[in-house]
Amino acid sequence: MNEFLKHFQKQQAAMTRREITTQTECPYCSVQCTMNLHEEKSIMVSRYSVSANKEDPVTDGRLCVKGLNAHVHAVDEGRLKYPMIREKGKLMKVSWEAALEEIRIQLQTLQGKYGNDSIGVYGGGSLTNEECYVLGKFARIALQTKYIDYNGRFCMSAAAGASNLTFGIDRGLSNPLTEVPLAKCIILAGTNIAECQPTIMQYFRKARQEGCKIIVIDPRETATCSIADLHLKVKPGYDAALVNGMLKVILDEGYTDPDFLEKRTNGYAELVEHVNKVSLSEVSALTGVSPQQITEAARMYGQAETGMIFTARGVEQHASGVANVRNFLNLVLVTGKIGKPGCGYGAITGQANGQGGREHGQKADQLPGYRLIENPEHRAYIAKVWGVPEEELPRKGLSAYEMMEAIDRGEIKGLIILGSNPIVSNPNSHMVEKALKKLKFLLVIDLFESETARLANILLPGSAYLEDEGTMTQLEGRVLVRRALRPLPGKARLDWRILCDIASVLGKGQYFQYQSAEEIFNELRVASKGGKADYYGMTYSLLEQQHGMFWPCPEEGHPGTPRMFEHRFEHEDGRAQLTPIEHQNPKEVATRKYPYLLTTGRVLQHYLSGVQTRHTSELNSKYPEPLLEIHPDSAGEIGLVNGGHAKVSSKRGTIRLKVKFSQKIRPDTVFVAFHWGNDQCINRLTNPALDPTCKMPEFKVCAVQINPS
Ligand SMILES: Nc1nc2c(c(=O)[nH]1)N[C@H]1C(S)=C(S)[C@@H](COP(=O)(O)OP(=O)(O)OC[C@H]3O[C@@H](n4cnc5c(=O)[nH]c(N)nc54)[C@H](O)[C@@H]3O)O[C@H]1N2
Ligand SMILES: Nc1nc2c(c(=O)[nH]1)N[C@H]1C(S)=C(S)[C@@H](COP(=O)(O)OP(=O)(O)OC[C@H]3O[C@@H](n4cnc5c(=O)[nH]c(N)nc54)[C@H](O)[C@@H]3O)O[C@H]1N2
Ligand code: SF4
Ligand SMILES: [Mo]
Repeated sequence: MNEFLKHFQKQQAAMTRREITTQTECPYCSVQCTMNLHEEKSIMVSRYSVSANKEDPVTDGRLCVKGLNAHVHAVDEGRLKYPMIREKGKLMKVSWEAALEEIRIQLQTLQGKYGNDSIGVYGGGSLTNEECYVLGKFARIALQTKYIDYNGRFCMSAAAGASNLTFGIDRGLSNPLTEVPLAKCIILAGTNIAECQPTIMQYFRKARQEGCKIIVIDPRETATCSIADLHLKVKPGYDAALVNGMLKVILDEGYTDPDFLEKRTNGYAELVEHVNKVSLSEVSALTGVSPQQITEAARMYGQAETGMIFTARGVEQHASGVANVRNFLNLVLVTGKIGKPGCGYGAITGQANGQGGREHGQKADQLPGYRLIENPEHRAYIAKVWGVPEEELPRKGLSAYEMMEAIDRGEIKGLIILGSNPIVSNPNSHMVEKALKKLKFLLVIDLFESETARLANILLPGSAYLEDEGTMTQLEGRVLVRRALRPLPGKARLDWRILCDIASVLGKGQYFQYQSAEEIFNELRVASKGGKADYYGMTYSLLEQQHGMFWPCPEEGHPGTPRMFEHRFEHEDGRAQLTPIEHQNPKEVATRKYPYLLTTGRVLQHYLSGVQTRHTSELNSKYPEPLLEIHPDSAGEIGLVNGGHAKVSSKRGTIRLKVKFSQKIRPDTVFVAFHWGNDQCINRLTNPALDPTCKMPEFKVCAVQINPS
């Protein structure tokens, strides 16, 4: 281009340059930090940048590195922009009409031949409440299938199961984050907040400045340990045993709250009988934590005037996940540390809408508002809201991983996936890939051609957070409304609209006549009314005015419920249920053939199956591949070199990984993050043993063999 033309273009660009700043929420973790997106638009290109919203009352104007780069994948040119159908092995661009017609033919043919339950639906926790609600309704009304579940099964289900059994209700945090600094002792068990919810670290730092003692329970000395007064380097899979030791000290040394136990709980006598049998030295041998440290931790928490316990996936992603969490809840209850300022329990939710995603009906056994699909009254209520006879609602289906097994057995023939990448995120992912390849029909609605989308017969371009209006319920139980900022790229459509379009070609359009997300929300409010997660008293305008509202919020004018359990728990008699927890070994323990314990989790720069963050060079360049974190002593015994490679094998598979020495991990344990697919997918090794109550897989411990490679 000659100089004149260059100059001319520059002038034109300057003349048409516009700057637009709009407010949105980060699409990644459960904190849901609000942010300002700046777009500098000229005729040639748009440039984007992000800044924190100083007015955000939760984050106080903070963003982590993922948030600062969250726009990158959403505006990426590589986004899916057109519907595609696989023809002769290749995905080919087609019109929406052609795609919807093919979907109709496939679904009706399979259901005609094999019955309604031959189709499964698989959702995710990044979707808005409105989309989760429509997805559940779509499965039950448009497809009339019992098979629907979602990725939250791998995320929140153990904590949810435990809270339901102990408290009679499940909301992530029982208290708002602003109460964290009021606690005098905090236990952070299997939660790496510094890397996974970085912008809330400030609350814990503030607590510490106010004299709070912080105990971290983790097999690794994580970044979160920077605020710990005491770190219990537990062996993976032994949290319940550790808590039994702490309960023993608390009962023996008299740190219980007898008044609270008498007035507000059931089951104390049985718990005492069980704890009396616990021996600290046995607990120490099992957990690898010394009796002195167990005693110190129990005294810190037991003697503190106020206290809070937080758990996350480290404690929960086990075949004994529900029992593990219930033991932490025993600790909360025997000391009476709940329902008061600075006293409570929190399961730190993971995904952007991990909380709301588990409330409104995309779970196999659930209807909106935490209603249960097997409860006759609940069925009757929702059938009325949806305008169908109660008998037409399907019954309870299977959990996420069990659906994969049903696909493998040939019982589910077609699957619709919205907002998840199961080949990367399911345990035993070799089997999952094999199963998905057996499907007669796989429809994926995504932003990118993920590892799972690559197997689709039909791939539809869905909506990213910048385009998609709706509500999200963040980790505190606070419902926030997120407005749409940008037009959809190419021919992409809003996720909820795609579901309505499919319902319409299936002849069920009359149940899905929504013109906006707000209209769906107004139906969701009614559907949740009287349920445990009651949103009835919320409206978009109230949510906007107040920077969100905490559920339950049962009627208009109700202020919402920031602190739960002040006067009663949600079991019928208003009491919480204590329960003795016998320690169970993990399903796989170290053996001569598989001598190390593998645990898996996250790193700061990447998000879940990595589809979004691997598309973001600023993040990907800092952590471009999975690393095998191993203690140098163990590495030395195996003959590994720092920065070299190792072959890691479990009974289910083998992958090759780069080695990273770390003094911070237990010598019997190795850690690998799960953000990568194909040959770098650690889930090829993980154990699909499921918790009997909630069906959470044992992501956090399996036995492996390690060899130099
Ligand atoms: N950067 C980043 N942030 C995220 C996400 C992400 O992918 N990346 N994902 C979001 C989602 S969906 C979720 S669910 C959350 C997860 O948040 P976390 O649960 O905090 O994350 P994890 O790394 O899975 O596990 C936490 C810790 O558990 C420890 N651990 C492993 N086994 C055990 C055990 O047996 N007992 C105990 N006590 N600890 C154990 C691990 O060493 C790890 O440090 O993070 C959310 N935030
Ligand atoms: N080994 C091991 N495995 C684990 C875990 C672990 O700790 N260890 N943790 C588990 C946990 S806690 C979780 S939450 C799961 C998560 O596992 P997944 O659900 O598989 O993870 P995501 O990467 O969130 O998948 C989201 C997919 O949907 C797309 N997507 C994102 N947002 C949208 C949207 O708004 N609309 C549409 N249409 N598509 C969207 C993304 O591009 C991506 O392809 O992984 C689980 N798996
Ligand atoms: S803390 Fe979570 S919500 Fe906030 S910017 Fe980081 S990833 Fe996004
Ligand atoms: Mo999660």
